Amino acid sequence: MRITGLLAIVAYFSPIICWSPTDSYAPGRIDCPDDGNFLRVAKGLSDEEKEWVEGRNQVTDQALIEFLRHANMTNFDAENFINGLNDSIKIGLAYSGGGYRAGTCALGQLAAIDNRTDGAWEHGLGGLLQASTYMVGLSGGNWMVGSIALNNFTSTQRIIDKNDIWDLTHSIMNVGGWNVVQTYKYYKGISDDIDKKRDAGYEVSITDTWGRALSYQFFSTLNDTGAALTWSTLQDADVFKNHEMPFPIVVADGRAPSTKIISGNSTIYEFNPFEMGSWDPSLYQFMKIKYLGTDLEDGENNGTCIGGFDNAGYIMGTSSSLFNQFILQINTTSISSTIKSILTSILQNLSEEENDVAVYEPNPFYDSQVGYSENTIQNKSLNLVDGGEDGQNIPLYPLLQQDRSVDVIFAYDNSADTDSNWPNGTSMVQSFKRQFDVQGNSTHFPYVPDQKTFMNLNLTARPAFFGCDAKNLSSLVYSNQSSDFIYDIPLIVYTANRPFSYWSNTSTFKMKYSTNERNSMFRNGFEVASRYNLTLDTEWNACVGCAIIRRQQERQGIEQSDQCKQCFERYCWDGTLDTADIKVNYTDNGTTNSTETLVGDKSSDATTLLMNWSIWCLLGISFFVLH
Ligand SMILES: *[C@@H]1O[C@H](CO)[C@@H](O)[C@H](O)[C@H]1NC(C)=O
Ligand SMILES: *[C@@H]1O[C@H](CO)[C@@H](O)[C@H](O)[C@H]1NC(C)=O
Ligand SMILES: *[C@@H]1O[C@H](CO)[C@@H](O)[C@H](O)[C@H]1NC(C)=O
Ligand SMILES: *[C@@H]1O[C@H](CO)[C@@H](O)[C@H](O)[C@H]1NC(C)=O
Ligand SMILES: *[C@@H]1O[C@H](CO)[C@@H](O)[C@H](O)[C@H]1NC(C)=O
Ligand SMILES: *[C@@H]1O[C@H](CO)[C@@H](O)[C@H](O)[C@H]1NC(C)=O
Ligand SMILES: *[C@@H]1O[C@H](CO)[C@@H](O)[C@H](O)[C@H]1NC(C)=O
Ligand SMILES: *[C@@H]1O[C@H](CO)[C@@H](O)[C@H](O)[C@H]1NC(C)=O
Ligand SMILES: *[C@@H]1O[C@H](CO)[C@@H](O)[C@H](O)[C@H]1NC(C)=O
Ligand SMILES: *[C@@H]1O[C@H](CO)[C@@H](O)[C@H](O)[C@H]1NC(C)=O
Ligand SMILES: *[C@@H]1O[C@H](CO)[C@@H](O)[C@H](O)[C@H]1NC(C)=O
Ligand SMILES: CC(=O)N[C@H]1CO[C@H](CO)[C@@H](O)[C@@H]1O
Repeated sequence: MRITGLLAIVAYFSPIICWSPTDSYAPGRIDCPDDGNFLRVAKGLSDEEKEWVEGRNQVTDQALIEFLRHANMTNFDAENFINGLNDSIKIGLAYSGGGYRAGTCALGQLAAIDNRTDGAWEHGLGGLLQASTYMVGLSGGNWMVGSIALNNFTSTQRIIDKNDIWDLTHSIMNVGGWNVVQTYKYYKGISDDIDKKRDAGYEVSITDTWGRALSYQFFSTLNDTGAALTWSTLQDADVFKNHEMPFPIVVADGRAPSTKIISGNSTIYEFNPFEMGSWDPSLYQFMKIKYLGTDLEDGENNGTCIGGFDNAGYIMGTSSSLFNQFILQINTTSISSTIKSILTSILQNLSEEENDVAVYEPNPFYDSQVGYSENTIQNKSLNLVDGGEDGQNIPLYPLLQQDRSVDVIFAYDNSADTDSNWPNGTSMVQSFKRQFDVQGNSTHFPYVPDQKTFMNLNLTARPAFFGCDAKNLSSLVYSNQSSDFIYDIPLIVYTANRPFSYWSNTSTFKMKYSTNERNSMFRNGFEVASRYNLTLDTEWNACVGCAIIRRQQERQGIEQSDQCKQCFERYCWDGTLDTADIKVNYTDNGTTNSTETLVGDKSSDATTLLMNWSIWCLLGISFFVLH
């Protein structure tokens, strides 16, 4: 008790507070919550989130007025419109998975909407980030969201200028390059951290190794490279408390015991600054994230509370535990069959031991009721895997929850769907389908076409709007829902990765980027999100503005301006299909013949990358063998 008090005083005066109670990677005892509650049914938002969003609304309303004013929309008075609304407009941002490709593309796309980026106000969507309420990431996209959020809401510009985090010049397996001593120290440090967790009595999984390693890249400037940095730290960070940043969320999937493939029946988990849990009927509960690691039975504990289990690197590693994916993809690669069989056996052993997942043990939901049903959860351990394994590689689900009342979602797709690592709309198709599954739990998602149409109609070549007319969505609404429900289905602004100034279709398993390569990915991401710095459409800001205000206009029966109508003609999917064989030339960015400006290598060296992974796996295993 006395120690906790002392820590609290120390914490009060340090900039980033609430380190793990043991000041190390190991979880340890903390005070229990005042109200004694750990779990809640997933009905509505948590009180904490509700209160936080109210505060954020004050900030985003002002920022949105500035953004819309600057967007040069005709026949539109931003100040009058925003100040006259009953509910604030809520903007959600979603960043897909795809390894370091997705992470670096996402940082570039973020730069284009962040007013702190040089040039974003002049030739980008600067200020849109400042006007956004939610920011969701998954796998590679979650590295961006987590590293930006937990580094005091840093920016891409700062990463470029200071170059102190996201140093990818050496792969995560070999951080010292030729410096063997440094590499040894690195592994020793990770190994020691994991020992501490194990010695404290916790099951460790390969995701612990992975998460600690990621922290050396993303939390390199923080004390002890984030060994004791918890996700719930955000609750106490000034930038979050002052509502200066959007509400960050990361997504992972639940894996049913002893299965490999994640089906549409998987449970989607989210981690937000206050809670972790799921909106799906298979769980329909949330846990106060700060107390992860506490032994609970039907939501009750024995008086001992644990903190520090919600290590930030561990959570970011959970959302990006690609090991399963790798097993499934191995036969599609062109590596030699000997290496293939070695890798397959290694990876199969891993999954048999269930070490390819992030283990959350004790399971916070143990013996608790699922939603309002009679069923209880009987697994002592909760197994989570990469958030993209159910095919929904853009984490849209948290933003579709009606209680969050999101008006418009900016969905950034950096997936590698095609053979040459470009997106083809698969994630959108999967998200569309899920609403009809039991697990979709009455969420709604606008109509999208098949993948061939996505490509043939250039919906992956330039931004595309889906759900432009809420009235066309009435057939998605159930008979027991009010017909006004259509206005609660968000409009989606979909932006897919595409080459402008750089071949940004690097392999998901490319582990090394020189500073030049990395910054080129950033730059290309900026250009993707900004219509090539507004050169392809000088009205792009206005069109984005039209999408943002659309649902509120529809609710009030306000007719669109001529400018907005034209924008919608340009960017909305009009419902037509083109399912002919793909005619798309991926080198074409959908408008101009700018390919000759492209630099870089568009082929990905699969063999080298796979070898990297094999080394990684072997090292991961050796940690377990050595102990
Ligand atoms: C965090 O960022 C804010 C600017 O948003 C800055 O004023 C503050 O000093 C930073 N805090 C730390 C601990 O770096
Ligand atoms: C963005 O920056 C510009 C120029 O520095 C400024 O005028 C504008 O108010 C800023 N907007 C927001 C939303 O911060
Ligand atoms: C809006 O118009 C002004 C004046 O023509 C111009 O300076 C500004 O860059 C435009 N804003 C955008 C976002 O294009
Ligand atoms: C687009 O803007 C970004 C950010 O200001 C800049 O880095 C990039 O070079 C610009 N691209 C072009 C083609 O001008
Ligand atoms: C940094 O971590 C070490 C041990 O991990 C701890 O002793 C020290 O107090 C920490 N410093 C701060 C400022 O939190
Ligand atoms: C999901 O579960 C239901 C009921 O258990 C089953 O009928 C359906 O086929 C499953 N869907 C998938 C994609 O596995
Ligand atoms: C409560 O449970 C924890 C973990 O199982 C155990 O370490 C602790 O001793 C128990 N405390 C009491 C008071 O029973
Ligand atoms: C890959 O192919 C080998 C040999 O054909 C087979 O034994 C193995 O199970 C396959 N692996 C996967 C993940 O399909
Ligand atoms: C789109 O990508 C998915 C996932 O990689 C693939 O299975 C599918 O065949 C692709 N479809 C088209 C039409 O390219
Ligand atoms: C795609 O376009 C590029 C540049 O215009 C051209 O060099 C290439 O041959 C085209 N590829 C195909 C398959 O048409
Ligand atoms: C897609 O873009 C290409 C290249 O700019 C163009 O030739 C083609 O007509 C476009 N297709 C559609 C359906 O707009
Ligand atoms: C909106 C909706 O249908 N929500 C349901 C989600 O699942 C839980 C648990 O099954 C139900 O209680 C909710 O009504």
